[in-house]
Amino acid sequence: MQLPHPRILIVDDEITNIELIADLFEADHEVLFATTGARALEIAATAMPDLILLDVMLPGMDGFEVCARLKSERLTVDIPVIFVTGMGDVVAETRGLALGAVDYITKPINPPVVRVRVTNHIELKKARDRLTQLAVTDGLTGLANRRRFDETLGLEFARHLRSHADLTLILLDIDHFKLFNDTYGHLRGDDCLRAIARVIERAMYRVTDLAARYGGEEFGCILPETGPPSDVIAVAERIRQGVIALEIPHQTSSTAAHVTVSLGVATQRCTSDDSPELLITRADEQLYLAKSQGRNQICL
Ligand code: GH3
Ligand code: MG
Ligand code: MG
Ligand code: MG
Repeated sequence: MQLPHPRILIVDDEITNIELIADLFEADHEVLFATTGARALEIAATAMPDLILLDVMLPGMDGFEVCARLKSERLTVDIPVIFVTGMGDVVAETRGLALGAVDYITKPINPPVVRVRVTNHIELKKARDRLTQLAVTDGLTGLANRRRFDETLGLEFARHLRSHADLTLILLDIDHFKLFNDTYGHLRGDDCLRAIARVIERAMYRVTDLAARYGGEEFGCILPETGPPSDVIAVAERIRQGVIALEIPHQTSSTAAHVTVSLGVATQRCTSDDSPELLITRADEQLYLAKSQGRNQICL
């Protein structure tokens, strides 16, 4: 499979400058361009380029302002910016770099040098992205890890307070999983965790839903803007049934002949006096109830 070409955005009010730089990259990059700062911000937020080459002297909003705005938005903050400008003085260069640009190149440009600098910064960006991804991913299951879960719950909780749309948390725990490990070994236990992770992923339909490995054999699902309780139960039920359908044998379980899960659901109207932990506490209470009532069930 061929990887997509890196996408770069060239911002300059002079077409000849754009052409000069575009010539260097067109063969193996996707090149976008803008002649004003406002247009550059639009393209940056929608096309998400891998790198931006930014002129300073632009009509209206100048390059420094464009850079400052890019760095103040969550969506665009991580896009590397390289200034390409005729302003070669130390004050301007210091200002550009202090605004968060990764590099500062003065015109007239030296084409091969520009090309190598851009390539290096794109490689660095990719390496950073991979690390960021690793830092929020659970190594065993590939789901979000606890760090990402906590972050997302915090953000969604804040959104819930603003919008008053329902926010649902599902906590899931595998039934008699210690006995499963004791009977079949930890490697089979790990296979079981991975299989259940796939079931959970498939059960959630919206891009804004998040499935995470919450703890050892516990998973958490964050479902923002949930509809009526029947919708929430439908998601939980798809997971419960999906795990049963895996038909993973579990001889030592007193609940069923196969692996099953218990689920606790919390859909809570919270106020600013509350915290995200309230949802976790509620879901945990329901999970405990599901366990005590015989497992392989959903409580909410
Ligand atoms: P219950 O039905 O009440 O939840 O019983 P349980 O045995 O599932 O609960 P308990 O909390 O006693 O045991 C959880 C087990 O999960 C213990 C531990 O060996 C297992 N576990 C936790 N993390 C992992 C993991 O990464 N891999 C494997 N294979 N097992 C794990
Ligand atoms: Mg200019
Ligand atoms: Mg547990
Ligand atoms: Mg368990």
